[in-house]
Amino acid sequence: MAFFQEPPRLANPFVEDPILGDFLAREVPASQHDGLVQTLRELGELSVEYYGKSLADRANEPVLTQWDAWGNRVDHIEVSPLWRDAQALAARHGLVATGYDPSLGPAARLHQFAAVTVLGPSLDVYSCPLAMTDGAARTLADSGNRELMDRYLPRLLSRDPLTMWTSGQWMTERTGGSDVSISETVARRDGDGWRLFGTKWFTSATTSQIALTLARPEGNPEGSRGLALFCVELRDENGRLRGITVNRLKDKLGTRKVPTAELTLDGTPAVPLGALGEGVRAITPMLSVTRTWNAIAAVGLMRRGLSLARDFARRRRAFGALLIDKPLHADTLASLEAEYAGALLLSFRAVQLLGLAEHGALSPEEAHLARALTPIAKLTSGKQAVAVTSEAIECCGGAGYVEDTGLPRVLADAQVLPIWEGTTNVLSVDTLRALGKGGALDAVRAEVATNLGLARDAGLAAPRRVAEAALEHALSFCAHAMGTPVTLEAGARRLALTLGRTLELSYLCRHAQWCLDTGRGGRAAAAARRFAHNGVDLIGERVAQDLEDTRLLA
Ligand code: UCC
Repeated sequence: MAFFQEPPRLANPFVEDPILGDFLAREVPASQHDGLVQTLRELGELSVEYYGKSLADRANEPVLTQWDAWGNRVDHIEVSPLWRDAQALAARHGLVATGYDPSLGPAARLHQFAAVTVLGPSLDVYSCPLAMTDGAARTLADSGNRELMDRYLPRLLSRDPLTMWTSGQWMTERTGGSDVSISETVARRDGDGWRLFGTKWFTSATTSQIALTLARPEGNPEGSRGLALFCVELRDENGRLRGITVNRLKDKLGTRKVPTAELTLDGTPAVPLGALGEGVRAITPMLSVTRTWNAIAAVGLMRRGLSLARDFARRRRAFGALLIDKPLHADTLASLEAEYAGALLLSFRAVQLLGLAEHGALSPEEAHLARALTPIAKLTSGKQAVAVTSEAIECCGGAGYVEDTGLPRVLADAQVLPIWEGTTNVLSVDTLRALGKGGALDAVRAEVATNLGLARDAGLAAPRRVAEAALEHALSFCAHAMGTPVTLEAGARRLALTLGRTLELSYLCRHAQWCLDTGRGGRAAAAARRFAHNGVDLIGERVAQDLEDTRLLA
């Protein structure tokens, strides 16, 4: 009989992996716990079903039709069949609405993001419009603009597929997506209203009904202080785009089901949100929410890659044994599992703080921590997602590199995570901005100390020492580099990643102790020990001297 390799099969992602369930058992109020577990089990089954559908739907990509048969400009974008399903599923399962459910209190965000972690990876990055919708809802609610809130919040937060709308977030112009201060879109008064003129170079999920975008009101100064935030309703009552043309869809490495478009705005009606020179500040609630989604998307994709690689290792026989029984292959998988576990605990702590913040339940120290943790979780998990999914497809050998196995999509989709919503370097600088406000560095130090203080087990002593040493090094780097901006900026990524990995290790130690105390076994402790060996302190010994080497190399 000729040999044919069985493809990897996906197990229920909530049932298969204990760490999410254990974390929720630790942090979700007991009265909510059983119901949440039941929901996540069901979503896990749905996730398996939709993974199969996404493989079958692989070749369907969004199509832009600019003209109809009679010569009318229509700019219609047809999304994939799975995306049409995803829209309805997202509404029905409240993938946005749950985060705002008052009956769940501050834990609402934990419920919401647990559901996103389990179901999101099977929805072909439909999490992109959902993240922006969530960010827009938060920004509208924070704006206090009653008229816009009354018009849009019931739609953005609806659980009815026929009622729910999604929102885009248009920040990137040809001048760039990082330095938005040089945005060229102009806002002109038109009677009592405003119209926008300009181009938007990357607009994700252009099929959304509304978008939040930046523009410079005519006469405002240059720079980011001259920008204002506007809300755009894309179509009129007949479904026609309002002063918007779709120039083309982007041909991207990954996220290929997401219709990302270049737009021209030519008199697009828009309503300002907040003060006319405070656009960047007004959009920061959106950035915090979408960056949290990004971290959770990273966790979900890592799990997906690992689940497939693990299943493959239990089916694939080579050199006389299953791969899972090969010491080197098992060692590789174990290191990846530790990375995933650390990323999950850091990202869910950011989620938890978001929920507490939205309910006014943060202490001043936690508020500082939350500001720093959002960029740190986003940048750290984004890098881990690329590394882990890359290894995961390598674990599947040549099959991992062949498109019609579906496996390469995991890596291709993960590759966007360190880019959109702020690159690793932009978020490292944002981390410095957060730490520079005062209080945040102390809050990070206290968080790590609290976590490590709870980890009493002798088996956690070694990872605890690694975390303590990395934290000390990060603090001494900050103290020494504070007065030299070039050194500080050059070392910002190493610092941010070191803080991210130190926090992850400390959460692993704390969680491991809780698992030991509650009879859940030593798996989390093993993750802590393995994570400590994967490298935590990335600062290096000589950042100042490295500047000279940088000049020679770069
Ligand atoms: O990629 C994009 C869309 C992709 C689709 C979304 C998918 C989501 C999917 C997730 C899951 C699948 S949109 C483009 C991405 N671009 C960005 O994210 C922007 C990157 N650039 C930055 O983050 C920059 O740091 C800026 C634009 C935020 C800052 O630029 P400026 O012009 O230098 O502004 P300032 O002066 O530094 O900041 C203005 C104010 C300050 O407050 P005050 O005036 O009180 O001092 C800052 O402290 O805003 C405050 N601020 C913040 N506050 C700045 N950043 C933040 C922040 N992150 N949180 C709170």
